[in-house]
Amino acid sequence: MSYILYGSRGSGSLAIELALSEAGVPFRVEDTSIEGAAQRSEWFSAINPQRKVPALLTPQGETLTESAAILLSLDERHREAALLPPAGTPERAQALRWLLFISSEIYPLIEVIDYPERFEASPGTADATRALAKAKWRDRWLLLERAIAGAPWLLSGGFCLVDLYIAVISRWPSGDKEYRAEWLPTRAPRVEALARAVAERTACKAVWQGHFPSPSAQPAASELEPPATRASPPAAASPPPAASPATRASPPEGLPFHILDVFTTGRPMSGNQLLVVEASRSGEIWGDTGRYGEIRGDTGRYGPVLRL
Ligand SMILES: N[C@@H](CCC(=O)N[C@@H](CS)C(=O)NCC(=O)O)C(=O)O
Repeated sequence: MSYILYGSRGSGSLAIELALSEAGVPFRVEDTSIEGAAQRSEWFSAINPQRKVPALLTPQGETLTESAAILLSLDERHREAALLPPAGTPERAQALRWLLFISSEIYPLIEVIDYPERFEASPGTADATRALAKAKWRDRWLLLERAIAGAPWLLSGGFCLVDLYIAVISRWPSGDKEYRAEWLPTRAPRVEALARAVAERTACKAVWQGHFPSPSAQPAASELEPPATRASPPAAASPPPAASPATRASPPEGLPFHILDVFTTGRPMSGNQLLVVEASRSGEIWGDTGRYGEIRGDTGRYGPVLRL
């Protein structure tokens, strides 16, 4: 029996994938592509009702969510791997301090940066909301920069799993080229060096390259676009996957409809296997159109309201 990790390329699930690799335990990754909105699909909502990755299914059949909790659980379950310093030590206290700082103060900002429309106080304020979140993002990385005590690692005693968390999350936000190419290396050079050191670790190297294939732990240009700003449709439409969801009743003819959301369907998925869902303007959901591979504009704004 092995772990099953529900994750998406370059996302927070990569920190879990790296921790599993460091622990040397068997696992497989179930692609839950954010780019294809798989985290909002019906099948994944049953695994994590919050509809976010990562989620981890243990060999005992227990579902874990929340990246920090998953990392802590992996440390408890595989003490022989020494992913964190032993309980009760000052080093562990510092590791927990910064693990929780990242999960509560830094990680949540990425939702605001990638999906600012979810936090709009009034229509048209999304750009200002995103700009504020980006500024907070940078401020908080500067705090973490000062906490790095054992360069390249966070702790003076050497590597621990918080380094994996720092490395992965420091690679975001995905749409801001200047952040990663200039700001981070110059303003937070220890964070940058830590991320590069993680990318070179024996247990991490192949996994890291699978997510960030370009040299020097930097993502390729194609990875630099956040999901919320991907407005244009994929070039080629794919045929529907074998396991399509239950067909729903068609709406009465002549009623006005608009595209409400797109969903990936079936498993395994790829980014261009998309199911178009329509709803009446009153918000009533009629169901899928049976068309695949078509995105009309930026549907992110409507995503969270629909669950099939
Ligand atoms: N508090 C959660 C946050 C998870 C999270 O925000 N995941 C992102 C990917 S890194 C996600 O699934 N985003 C998709 C969405 O918000 O729709 C954790 O630490 O695991």
